Amino acid sequence: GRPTLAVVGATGAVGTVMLQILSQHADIWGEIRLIASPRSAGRKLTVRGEEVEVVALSEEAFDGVDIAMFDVPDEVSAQWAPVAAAKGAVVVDNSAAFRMDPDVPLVVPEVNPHAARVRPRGIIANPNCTTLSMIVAVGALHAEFGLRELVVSSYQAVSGAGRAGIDTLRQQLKLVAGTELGTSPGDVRRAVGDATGPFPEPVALNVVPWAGSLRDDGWSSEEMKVRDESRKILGLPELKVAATCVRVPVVTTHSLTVHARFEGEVTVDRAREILATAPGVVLFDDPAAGEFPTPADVVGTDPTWVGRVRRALDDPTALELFVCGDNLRKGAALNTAQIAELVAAEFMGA
Ligand code: 11C
Repeated sequence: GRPTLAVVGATGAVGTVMLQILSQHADIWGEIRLIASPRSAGRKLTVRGEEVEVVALSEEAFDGVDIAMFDVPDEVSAQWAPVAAAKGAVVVDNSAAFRMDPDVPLVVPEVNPHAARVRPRGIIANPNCTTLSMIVAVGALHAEFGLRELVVSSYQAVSGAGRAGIDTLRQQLKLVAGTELGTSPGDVRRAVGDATGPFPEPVALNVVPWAGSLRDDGWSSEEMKVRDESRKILGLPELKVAATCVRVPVVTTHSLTVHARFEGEVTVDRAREILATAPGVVLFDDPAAGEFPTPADVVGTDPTWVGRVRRALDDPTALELFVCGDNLRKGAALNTAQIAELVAAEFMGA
């Protein structure tokens, strides 16, 4: 029979996009069971054109489930993913709880699909949205040129911080709209007051060089994830990575500038050919015609969009790129769905 799928965290920002994706992709599933916190149990959500009642997270909720997707906070995944796995489900987890576990593969289907088959804990991890927003393009270039070093800066959308992030930006935009704020030090901060939500500073009319929590030596958890996860996905444990993660007043779609250094000399022509033909990547790069990706145009789309492809002026082994990816789609729900579809193909003997 067709596999039974559970979506844990169905009511969150990523869960909402997941239900859209499950309604748009080829319908390979038997039952789709929607699971959320007890607070959301009983709500009805639409998936595949049908209303489905949300059930509360419990051990019994995983009865008969073949594949369980988790889009919940780290501590919820840490507790419940092993419960689902013990009941026989293959878990695809989008939290940070298991990504660096050596017994848990970290999978991007365009880059390392084979890794999904080796999962001793019954858990497959989905990367962080910032890593995912660039790694398909970077992986395609690595496959040909051999990556040696990444220096990236992110421009991260507020929905990376979930519904609370979106609500916070919208509320702040109301407070500053039509004013002359942003012209003297601290005026935006005073207007926003305590309404900074999940961010340490106002994000409306601002950029905030911080995402996640403080790690050693001044690095943020988000910056460490970009480094650790890129190394694991690409199979390059020694890769040099320097990331600076920044929050910007964009609702959805993360952008990154990428400086990628390779084994030997590269050409822009060959890089453009690779990017133009790589699955999951769109090359959109004609600055003379005003063409480069921006979050406002990329949001709601599946691919990784790449523009501003240049060779470093002072290093013929390095490329400069500007990359955009929808952090809720490829950055989260889409990649999770793609992994689940890989696993489902095993169930169906493909
Ligand atoms: C953000 N990337 O934009 C983060 C959120 O490890 O999955 C996702 C955190 C994670 O805030």
